[in-house]
Amino acid sequence: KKLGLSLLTIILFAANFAIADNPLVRHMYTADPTARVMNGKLFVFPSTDIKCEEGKGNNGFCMPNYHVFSSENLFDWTDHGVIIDQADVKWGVFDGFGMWAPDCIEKEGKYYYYFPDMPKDTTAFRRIGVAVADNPEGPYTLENDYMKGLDGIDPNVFIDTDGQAYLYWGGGEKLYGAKLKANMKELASEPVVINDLPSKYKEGSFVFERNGIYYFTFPHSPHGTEELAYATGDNPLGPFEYQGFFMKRWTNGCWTNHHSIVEYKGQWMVFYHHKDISNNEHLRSMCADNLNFNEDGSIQEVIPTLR
Ligand code: FUB
Repeated sequence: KKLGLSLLTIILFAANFAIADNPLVRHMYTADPTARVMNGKLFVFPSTDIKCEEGKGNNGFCMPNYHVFSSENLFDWTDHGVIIDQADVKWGVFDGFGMWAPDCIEKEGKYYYYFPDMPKDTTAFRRIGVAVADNPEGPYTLENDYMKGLDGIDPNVFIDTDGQAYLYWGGGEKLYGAKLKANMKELASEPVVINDLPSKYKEGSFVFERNGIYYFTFPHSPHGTEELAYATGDNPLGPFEYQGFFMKRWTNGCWTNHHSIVEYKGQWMVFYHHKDISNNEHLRSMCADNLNFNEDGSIQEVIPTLR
């Protein structure tokens, strides 16, 4: 009987904590993972880190393209290959290595992929492009030009229960949001600064809704490296009330973190990145862990499972 109970404890423990084998893939470096449930499967849209050639990229990052991955059990991942390469982007610098954090979302059977790239016209550090596909794994058809009316990094899209889509972006003291038109390719409203967030560097917005609460989550660096923090509100564009961090900052030299939050098979999860297998903060690897909520909707601290 005792052995049965111990086995049950082990199984429950494993079900709760060992949700993935971190880092998720090891044949390449992947960062900034956006996880989405599409066609009943888990898809992850990360960026790609490679070793920088002298003088290439920005801030030590060399990011040439995007792959997409899928899994049904979080342990076996299929790499569907490159869906967009920097050389394919007509408006982008073909060897800029500036393809930072992307996002992808499904609307009415189409898959809209948003990505930053270094514009050829040098009007901004990054502009945001869109590509559309009939399947999450592609092929994606790129728009000929970048989105108008905004510039910056880290696009994130949220679709509300009434079907209205919102785009969020930015890195710095301010993060921005705006409504998207039904075509998902143009802004439908003037960008607004997301209000009532704490000061200091922020980026990587990720918005989701749960039980009527809108969660505006973001990597934040009040003390140096980035912690994952959040604010809550009752409107997708805020105002939001800051709630604190839910994943502590790295203390071993990885400056960035970048995440997404998704519910899959009844369990909420956070996808994030770390320098796990390279020990180089510019060669990151995507990871995942369970994310749990308290009764009042607050997010419990996630202790990352690293190698
Ligand atoms: O991956 C390049 C940049 O680092 C991303 O755009 C940021 O969110 C940070 O992860």
